Amino acid sequence: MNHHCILVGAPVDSGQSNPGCLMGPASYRVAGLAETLTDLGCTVDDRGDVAPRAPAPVSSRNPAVHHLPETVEWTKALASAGEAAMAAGFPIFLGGDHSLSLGSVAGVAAHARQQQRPLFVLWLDAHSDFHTPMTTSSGNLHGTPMAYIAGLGEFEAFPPFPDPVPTDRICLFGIRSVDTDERKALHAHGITPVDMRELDERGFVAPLCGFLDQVRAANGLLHVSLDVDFLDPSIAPAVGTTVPGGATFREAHLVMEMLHESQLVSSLDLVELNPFLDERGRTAQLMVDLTASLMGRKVFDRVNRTN
Ligand code: EXY
Ligand code: MN
Ligand code: MN
Ligand code: MN
Repeated sequence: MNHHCILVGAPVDSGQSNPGCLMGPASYRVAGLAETLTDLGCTVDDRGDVAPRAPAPVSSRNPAVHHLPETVEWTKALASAGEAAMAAGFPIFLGGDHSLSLGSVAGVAAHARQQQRPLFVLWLDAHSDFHTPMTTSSGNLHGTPMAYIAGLGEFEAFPPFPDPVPTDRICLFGIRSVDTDERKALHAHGITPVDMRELDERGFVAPLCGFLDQVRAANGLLHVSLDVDFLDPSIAPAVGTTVPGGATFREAHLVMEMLHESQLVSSLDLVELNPFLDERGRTAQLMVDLTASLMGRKVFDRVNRTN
């Protein structure tokens, strides 16, 4: 794992309808993300917030879709910032709603193609985010990035995804809210999410290890997209799309600790934090602490454990 962290602020608020995600990057900075990473021995380059171009007047054939021009410009700007950050170190994209991943993962995929490394994506989320602009009924484009990344469906004014990620390199993890059209598309493309039911039965370790083994065997790059609503709302209230029955504090840290031990992760999105909905910064702090676990913070050095 590269310990030169590149912080890319992505104050994207156009992909959903609860204003506030644009304050996410500032909230992570206030919660001490850079200082936490530095304390862990990482070097940190905070590149500030990405600024998209003025939106061109494009509209969707689906009248429900809103803020298409803005989201298209964010996608282009973040793809460019993301590819540059991948060349320099370990990008951490500070969201911003989940539509930012249309761009962040596009940039990461362009870099992976250039490096001739297969890209894998771990999507930690309550939702499958597998709509297209044609199928979404909410019109919220934060519900679409996974289909875009897989190169499936029509994405209208968005640039073609650089190098679509084959569905067998995608792991949707923690899922517990899927719309009817998403379910149909997931079935049609042979994707079986690791949903909360499976995690209840099997625990978190075996399904995650299985996916990490695949990444390792292929010498792949691994992008992790962490949506706040992956977490149970009782520990992470600052998100507009809470769904009961999410990962607990320890389950979430275990995932991050295992990802650290794998040494396979090459980029990270922190998405959907809405600081306006937070309680004394506790969700922002938890997201920072989970990032610290991913970057190697631990209570004990397990190598020295004797029993
Ligand atoms: N499937 C619902 C929709 O399309 O509106 C909810 C999507 C929520 C997406 C959040 C970011 O994960
Ligand atoms: Mn999401
Ligand atoms: Mn590159
Ligand atoms: Mn979600």
